[in-house]
Amino acid sequence: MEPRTLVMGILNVTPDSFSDGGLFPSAEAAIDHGLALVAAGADIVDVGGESTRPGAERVEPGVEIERILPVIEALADAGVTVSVDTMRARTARAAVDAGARLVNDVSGGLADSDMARMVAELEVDYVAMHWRAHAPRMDALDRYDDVVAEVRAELAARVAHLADAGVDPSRIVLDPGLGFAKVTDSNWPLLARMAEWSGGHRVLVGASRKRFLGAVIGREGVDQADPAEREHATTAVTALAAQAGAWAVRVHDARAAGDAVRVVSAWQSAEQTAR
Ligand code: PMM
Repeated sequence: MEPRTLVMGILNVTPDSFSDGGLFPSAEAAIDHGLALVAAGADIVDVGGESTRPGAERVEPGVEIERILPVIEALADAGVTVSVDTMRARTARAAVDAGARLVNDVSGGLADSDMARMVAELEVDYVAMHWRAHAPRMDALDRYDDVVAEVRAELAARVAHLADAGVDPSRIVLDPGLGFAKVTDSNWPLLARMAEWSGGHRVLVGASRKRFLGAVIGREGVDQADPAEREHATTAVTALAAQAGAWAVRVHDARAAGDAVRVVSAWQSAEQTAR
């Protein structure tokens, strides 16, 4: 039986992330939320100390490390599989030393020229997301003639760069970077045609509560700008991504996603038994 799609729960220890920013004023509150994500069905908790939402300002490396380290340490000590959401090699190193087992880099190694070498040295799994520029500039770079072909080529270039630096290709997970330098309509072909850009790598899908979902669920009386209103649409994407073979989904609501991936797994097992 195929292993089921994993659930990566989002834990942003930031004052300004678009959906959960500012929710955790102390390390204790963040640790409690990480444990709650696991209790709700998360297989991995993704800890980030820097918001990447459109328009976000960068934080100092020392501040980023200070925000996330006690949280990573406590969760790893409690037996949780932790990933670190960072674009910085130094932060990745500190996080892995504190117990993180996976580095999730939204820039795919583009933001820090030391990242590829560091990941090779750390020998951990590495998520390379499709990315074109830091938050203040990314909306100016959201045009594509053929989004699937361009994302495929740009991700393949990241994989080649990582492999040159000594990263084992089997450690590389690819992510289409939904909402990052993408207009609403660019996100759907990337979801629907995963096999065309993934090059056989494991795929992580990060659709949770993003703006492009709000655009398709037009309902009267619903505030399209409220990220929590996009939760059911997120769960639908989770189920479809799992059905399409995604390795993991990165979500705010671990219970909803955990239920969805288990439903897909049961459905697929029944299909296999019938054959
Ligand atoms: N999206 C955000 C942050 N980190 N990491 C990966 N791999 N993929 C994503 O799509 C992604 C990410 C932005 O969302 P958040 O502010 O809710 O964390």
